[in-house]
Amino acid sequence: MREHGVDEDTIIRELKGACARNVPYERVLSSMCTTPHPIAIKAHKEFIVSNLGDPRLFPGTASLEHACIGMLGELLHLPSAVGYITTGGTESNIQALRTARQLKHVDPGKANIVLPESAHYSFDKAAQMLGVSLRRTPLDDEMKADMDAMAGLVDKNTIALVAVAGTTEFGQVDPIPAISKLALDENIFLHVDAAFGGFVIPFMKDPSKYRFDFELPGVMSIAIDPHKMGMSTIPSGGLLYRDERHMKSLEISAQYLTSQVQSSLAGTRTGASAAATYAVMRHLGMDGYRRVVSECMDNTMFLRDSLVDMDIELALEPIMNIVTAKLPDAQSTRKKLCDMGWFVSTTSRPEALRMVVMPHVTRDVIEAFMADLKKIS
Ligand code: 0PR
Repeated sequence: MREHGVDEDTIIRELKGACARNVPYERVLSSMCTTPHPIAIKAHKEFIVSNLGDPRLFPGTASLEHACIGMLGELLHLPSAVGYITTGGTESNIQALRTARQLKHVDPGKANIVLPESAHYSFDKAAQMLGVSLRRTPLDDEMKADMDAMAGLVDKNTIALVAVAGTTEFGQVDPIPAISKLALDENIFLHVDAAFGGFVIPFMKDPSKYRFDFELPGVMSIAIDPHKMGMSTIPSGGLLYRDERHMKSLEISAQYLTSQVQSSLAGTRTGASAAATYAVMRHLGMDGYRRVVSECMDNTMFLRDSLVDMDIELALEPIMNIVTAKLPDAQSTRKKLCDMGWFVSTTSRPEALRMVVMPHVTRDVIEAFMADLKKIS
């Protein structure tokens, strides 16, 4: 740091310069985040100083967080669900596994978690932190967890099962009704990672095709991210529990706080996310999100059809707003697209070019993208 501070105009110029170097979302087909809804940005700014780590100092903000959990609980078929607004899917997944670890006492070093091969890498972080091992279940030919293999990996030291509703790479949904039954039969805690799919599936034309939430009796906790398809600001995640006692197992005594106990992972944590999430969920409502998802799905099918017209094979028919295209050398196509200012990602097994059709990926964006893709193929 400099000895003497710099004047405001200079700093604003520096900030604008840094901002201008960021990639505009209109060129990004690799991200699960998007430009937040304007009302979320407004609310975020309004609550920028509040700290939910000490909720009794910010009861107004705490009431917004409570209202968010109420709305998310309704969305996930359990209005009485409890939980809190996290920083995103990673924190929610870590906390859910920490809960499972608190609830079942297994000899140190022996605890394991059974989850699909496709589960997000945040579970690897959780496993390292908690000192538990991960048993990854192979996938079937549609990239869903193979049920028989999953059941075969469970033993007396299994503290949790994980299922994914909207996998990161392919947007696939695991057979969660069957996994819920396995969890009940074996009396194992089941966490569902719906960080992405949680704000997609309930708004699809036929949501009953992909049952994943608390209506399934074995599901004990769910991660659902407002900062992905919920159109809220970063960092906004949601962690919900069926049973208040489960969340209470995370409580740490914090006498010097006004609230006495804390169950969140972070101590000091922003209230801006709760305000932003409250604002956008209240403003859009169910029919607003249905419009968002319907537009994303129309654009997804437009991108899918444009690729098929070029004789490109898909790795999987789109389930949600993720398109995966099998190309002979997806990595080099990704690099060439990057040189043209387009950001896409690739999947590993099978190797494919991956495009996430977020709300900023409009029909115009797709047409411009396809024109450039044609030039390099
Ligand atoms: N669970 C699932 C199913 C996810 O897809 C992700 C993130 C997480 C959990 C973790 O969420 P947080 O990153 O909010 O903690 N999936 C994306 C990914 O890893 C996140 C992302 C978003 C990556 C925007 C890049 C990007 O530009 O690919």
